[in-house]
Amino acid sequence: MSTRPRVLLTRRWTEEAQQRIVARFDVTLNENDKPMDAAVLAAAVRNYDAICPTVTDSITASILETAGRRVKLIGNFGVGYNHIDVAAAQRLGIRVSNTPDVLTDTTADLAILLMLMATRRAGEGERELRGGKWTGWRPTHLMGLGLQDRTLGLIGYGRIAQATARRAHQGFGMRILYNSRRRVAPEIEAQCNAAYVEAVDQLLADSDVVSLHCPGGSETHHLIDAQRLRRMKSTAVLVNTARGTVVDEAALASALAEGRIAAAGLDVYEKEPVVHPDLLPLENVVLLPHLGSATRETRTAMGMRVAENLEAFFDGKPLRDPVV
Ligand code: 8YV
Repeated sequence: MSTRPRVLLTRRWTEEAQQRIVARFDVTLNENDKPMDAAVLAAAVRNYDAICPTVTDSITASILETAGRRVKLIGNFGVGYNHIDVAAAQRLGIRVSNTPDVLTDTTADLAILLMLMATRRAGEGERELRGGKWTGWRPTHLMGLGLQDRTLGLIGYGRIAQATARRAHQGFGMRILYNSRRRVAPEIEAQCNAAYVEAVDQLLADSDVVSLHCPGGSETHHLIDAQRLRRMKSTAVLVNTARGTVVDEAALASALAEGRIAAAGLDVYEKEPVVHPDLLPLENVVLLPHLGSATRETRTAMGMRVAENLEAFFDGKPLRDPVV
């Protein structure tokens, strides 16, 4: 019998990242890459020393409370951990780690991609062309919104928001506003000449593009609801690379359909992989399938970062990225 700690990877990772885990631990891989259901995850709590989930695994209190528990560490593959009941883990003495830093630039790039696609009507144009409906160039064809000198309002001002702000400010000359639970240090504000706005409603009213970067979970559930959407300019664009639950999707679909805001760019959804059916027929929304961190190098770096946490934990050292 192997004395190496038993580790479960709930989804398929890049080959390089899997190899690093396999080199050190007694690992079960998920070769067919199907999401695991609650019963399988509960059994895993009994049978593994560490479970490495992703956003597609709901690690609830009742799963963590499974009788005969063996699991000691949840090594999350991803920076966001709203799919894990962290309070339950803490209560049960189960450690949780995540993978910050390594996906910051990649996710900020995607926020900018959505911002550009939504403001320049890229999805709409592509659908028109592929549908054989492009009748040729004309001065008033698919005119969008330019970013130069516009105002970007960021909700949440952590690593990814700051990286997005740098791109928007230094690359496109956008003015930066932000709202977050805590005001950041003056030197961080100075990087992009970012102005702190205490009230979300004020930030929404003053922004040409609003980009969401706060964590998911109950505190931010439907932070952008019908009322808040009404605070936005009718020419404004909403970008969400954070978590789908931050936006009331039905309310957003109505606002877009009625032209109360100009457009939206979404990478995350309330009930992934289901997308609200009212969004699907709309021309003024860009819909990407949760690609925020999806580059080969970043996905490998995320796996390596999980490995660092696992190695530290089973060597009796402090976790590299402790959540609890
Ligand atoms: C990940 C993300 O791909 O890290 C996160 O929080 O949203 C994505 O970039 C996914 O969540 C991994 O579990």
